[in-house]
Amino acid sequence: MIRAHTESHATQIDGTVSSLDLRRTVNEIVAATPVFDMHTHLFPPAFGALNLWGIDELLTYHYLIAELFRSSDIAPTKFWQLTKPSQADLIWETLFVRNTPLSEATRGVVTVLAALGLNTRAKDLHEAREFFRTQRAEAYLERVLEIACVNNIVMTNDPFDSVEMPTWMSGAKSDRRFHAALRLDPILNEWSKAADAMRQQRYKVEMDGSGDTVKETRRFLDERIKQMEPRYLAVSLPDDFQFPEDSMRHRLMCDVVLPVCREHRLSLAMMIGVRRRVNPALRLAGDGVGSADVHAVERLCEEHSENRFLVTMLSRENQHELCVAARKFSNLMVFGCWWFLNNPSIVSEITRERLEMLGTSFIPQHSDARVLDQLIYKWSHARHCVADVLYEAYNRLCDTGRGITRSEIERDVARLFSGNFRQWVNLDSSNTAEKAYVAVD
Ligand code: RAT
Ligand code: ZN
Repeated sequence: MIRAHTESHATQIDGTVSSLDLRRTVNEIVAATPVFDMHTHLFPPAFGALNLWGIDELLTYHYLIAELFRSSDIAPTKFWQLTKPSQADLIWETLFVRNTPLSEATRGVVTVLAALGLNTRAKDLHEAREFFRTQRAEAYLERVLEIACVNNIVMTNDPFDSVEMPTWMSGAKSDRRFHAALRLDPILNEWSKAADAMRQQRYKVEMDGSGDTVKETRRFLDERIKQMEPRYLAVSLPDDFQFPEDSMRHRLMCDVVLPVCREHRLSLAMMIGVRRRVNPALRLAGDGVGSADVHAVERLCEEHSENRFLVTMLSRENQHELCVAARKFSNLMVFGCWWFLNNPSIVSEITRERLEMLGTSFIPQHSDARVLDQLIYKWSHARHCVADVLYEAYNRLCDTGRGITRSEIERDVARLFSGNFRQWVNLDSSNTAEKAYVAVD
């Protein structure tokens, strides 16, 4: 029974969306709700050379480099000797001209070109290069954010990076939409390298963790936190990650990282399941995946109930167990379909599973974009999957006997695309998670 028409929308007498209008309403809301992209490798223009955009960067994305070697005879050593434009030419010719761009990463480039009004079937990169040559970094950033409907971005900030750190040290005011995430990989995964770098900066740390190591590493992190004001601390972890374990990582985790997180009221984001350098010749494109032990996450959440954890896992096999763990531990927030999982078939499956097991209490996706323009495709593709899954879920709910209103759909999508993350990192002061959170130390 239809009562009112607002523009083209039909509402039932009880305020719920009619079944005929449900699909369109969900699509509209999912398309128009701004995203807080909680994990990327992007930087604002103030970071100079780290701000990547344009056709050559898009085509030399490591996801595409890995695909090139499956369809071309070029040896990795030869490929790395080429200039970036020549690498991009080769990838375009191989994956887009001589083959059909059906993979997710290739289709992503097509989505970007189409959104910018460029020829998706071009024989070479002439037109695209000409287009990007005329763009200015600041204006182009605005354009991409508008097309992608993204209003906040979390970077990945390496406190040991020699290109990045001078910008932080200079105190240059950055774009407020770009938030920092302090990355701990060197400290937790390559301690001897991190210790070396810290000693060069006059922190009194020892390779074996003795003496002032704990105090000094905390001081190092305190200072970087003061400088970057990160939204969270983050680390990627291997598939054999264990907790507890007899290792330097475990000691640093318990004596340095977790106390620092508590003291600064920051979550620890853990991205678990990467096998680095499975094929070193491929460099960044040479990492792999392994199924990890979700029990380690459960033990961390239980033993450190006063800490909060953002967790994503790289293996498809780990997803169901991770949802179960999140049902047991309210200090665990599941996020994203990471890297090799960021394909429509898997995003749909995982999002469906999470919605069924966790309601809307999870963060469905992050882009992991390394090149600004990728925001356009990563979010357009993710929105399609999320809209499909939500539509099915609302439809089932209607069939079961409860209709859904437009404002309820808006509330759900806002929670998934930004609200859950904002609450988790204390960006919304009225949040219940923050009230429930008691800092110790
Ligand atoms: O998805 C990626 O681009 C990977 O190379 C990694 O950067 C991963 O997302 C990470 O943050 O370690
Ligand atoms: Zn990443």
